[in-house]
Amino acid sequence: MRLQKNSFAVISLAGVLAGLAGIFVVQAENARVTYKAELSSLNSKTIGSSARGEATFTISGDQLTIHVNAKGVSPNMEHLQHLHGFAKGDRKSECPTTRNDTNGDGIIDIVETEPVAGTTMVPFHDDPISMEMVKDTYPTAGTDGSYSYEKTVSLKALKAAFAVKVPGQRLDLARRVVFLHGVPASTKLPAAVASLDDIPAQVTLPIACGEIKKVRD
Ligand SMILES: [Cu+2]
Repeated sequence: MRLQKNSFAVISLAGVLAGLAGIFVVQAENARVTYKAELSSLNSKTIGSSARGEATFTISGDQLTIHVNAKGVSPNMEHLQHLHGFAKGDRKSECPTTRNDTNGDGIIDIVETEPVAGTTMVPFHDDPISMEMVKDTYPTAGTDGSYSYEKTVSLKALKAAFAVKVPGQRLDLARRVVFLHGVPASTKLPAAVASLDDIPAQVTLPIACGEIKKVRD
């Protein structure tokens, strides 16, 4: 009789534990995961202002919300902004420093960032999933030299588009960096400043960078 009682107690306890485990699983699925990058200025001497800000990536279920706040950028113009990273291997990207001005022209250009940061991966404009880098829907700074960008996409769709664009790589935000680009077309730059394809160097000039870190809520 006593044994039966104990067995019943054990079974009841198991039931309670199973119930609790179920609650924890549900909570984990609903939990938000946040990644953040503090953006620090690059090439501020050339630009005459220190661009800075913050990029956050909030994942909730299949929703990824990308949020970029920028200050101190050249006003009244569009600014390219992207996720950069290494297309091969598992190397973690870093933001460049003056040491990366390898041709010594006083400017860290986009090509000089590649050895430490990798290449352009995801555009932050009106349609990141399109993976189109050349588009005129990047954010435009106001007269006060600031902007706020926010876009929510399907994480599944972004990962799928990413896998096509960068074969063999995962999105892996914690290994990537965020770059802001662009100075006015009228900005005089040394001839040695390099750019990508036929894009003027003023458009791709890095003005801020931040390494993405996972944030514990
Ligand atoms: Cu970029």
